[in-house]
Amino acid sequence: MIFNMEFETLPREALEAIQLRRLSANLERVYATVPFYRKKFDEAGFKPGDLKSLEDLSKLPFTTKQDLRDNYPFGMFAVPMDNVVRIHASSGTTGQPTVVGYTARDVQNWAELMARSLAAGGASRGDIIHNAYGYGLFTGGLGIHYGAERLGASVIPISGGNTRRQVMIMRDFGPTILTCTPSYALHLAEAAQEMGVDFANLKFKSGIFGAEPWSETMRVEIEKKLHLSAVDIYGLSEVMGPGVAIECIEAKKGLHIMEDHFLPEIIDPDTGEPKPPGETGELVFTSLTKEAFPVIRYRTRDISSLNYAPCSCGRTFCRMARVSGRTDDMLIIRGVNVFPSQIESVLMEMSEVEPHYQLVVDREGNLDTLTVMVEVGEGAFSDEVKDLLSLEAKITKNIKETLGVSTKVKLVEPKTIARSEGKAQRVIDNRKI
Ligand code: DLL
Repeated sequence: MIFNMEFETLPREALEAIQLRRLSANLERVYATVPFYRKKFDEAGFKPGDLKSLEDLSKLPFTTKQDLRDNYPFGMFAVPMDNVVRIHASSGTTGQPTVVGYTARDVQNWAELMARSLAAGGASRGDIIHNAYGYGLFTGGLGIHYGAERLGASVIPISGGNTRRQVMIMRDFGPTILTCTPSYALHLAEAAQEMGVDFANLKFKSGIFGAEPWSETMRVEIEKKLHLSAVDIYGLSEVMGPGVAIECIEAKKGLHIMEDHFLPEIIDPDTGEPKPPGETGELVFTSLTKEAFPVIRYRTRDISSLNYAPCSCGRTFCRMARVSGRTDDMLIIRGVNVFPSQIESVLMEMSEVEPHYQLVVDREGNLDTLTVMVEVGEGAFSDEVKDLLSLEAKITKNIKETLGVSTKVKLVEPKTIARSEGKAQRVIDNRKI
């Protein structure tokens, strides 16, 4: 179902006119209110009034995560604290969180975009949404929550964790839509099985999964184990939270970006040069309507591409390809670039292993080595040692053939790899210790 027929099906020309108008107003606003942007624009010799077309955006400087850190905690806010009604923060891996703020209108807009997203993922009034994204500083829980209420669905604000209790509530309350990270979805499936609860007997129609990279083969695995239709949702705190882009359940071929609120670009991460539609590079977003925390050409470090072809669902917003990884997640193993999601794809295609894995990077001498730890199914460890060794060899060979990289593969017993309640930690990098 399309939640906002007027905006989600705008012809491109009308959409671009709205984008240009909103962008101009946004540039005026940030120039007047955020010293960081004023300085950056001045250095680039750019005045907000210079913007004549959407292409002129490329004359503006980028904003990076480091810029946000330098202005920690509230230095990038474009309104006085009197007008900020909500604060969220992303934990990040390096300690200092990135802090973002919302005005009352920002919260309203976010709820609208999340209502659109949930509708695109198969939800409508009358659905019961089991929301297992974490509530708190993380944007997942409250983002989905406000969208669900805006849609008119019932929301169970279960948050992450206490997995067995979640399964009990799923069985008793009969939720129809599941929202959580894809790794937690698999954890829930496993816990249900242990408790003798069969997902086939639950009422789920669809699941809206995101906040971490997951592969197409992982989707197949989740759909099979949870008996639901799985769609991908993307977002980041710096731009808003969940609901920046969503796959439509009709096509599941790329994520529609909410283009009336966010302007996407793809750039070459090394040179910063814009790349044409279809080419892969780093995603960059400019917010068009955000009041408290607008961003101009924010470098997400997420890798994707843009597709402007019409979609069978009727939405006219362009689609971004599933995020394959982050520029800073890329491992360089003996000169070969590897993303964890590529390894995941190879593993998930093999029926002998479970969808639980972790990658361990070490340095031996001057060489980086990658060990792939993956769980095998119950009972496999009672098999002959030679069978396990040949399975390890088979996985090593499949990875080598697909990615061109040599890895060590270590099969581990079921349930030895830590389960996540939010974002899974896929990589342990011992080089950084
Ligand atoms: O993860 C917002 C979110 C909540 C999205 C719930 C979807 C569902 P952050 O904690 O700021 O915000 O992390 C943002 O997570 O830059 C990506 O690297 C990654 N990410 C988010 N969604 C996806 C996805 C939330 N669908 C960072 N696929 C982003 C791959 C994703 N990576």
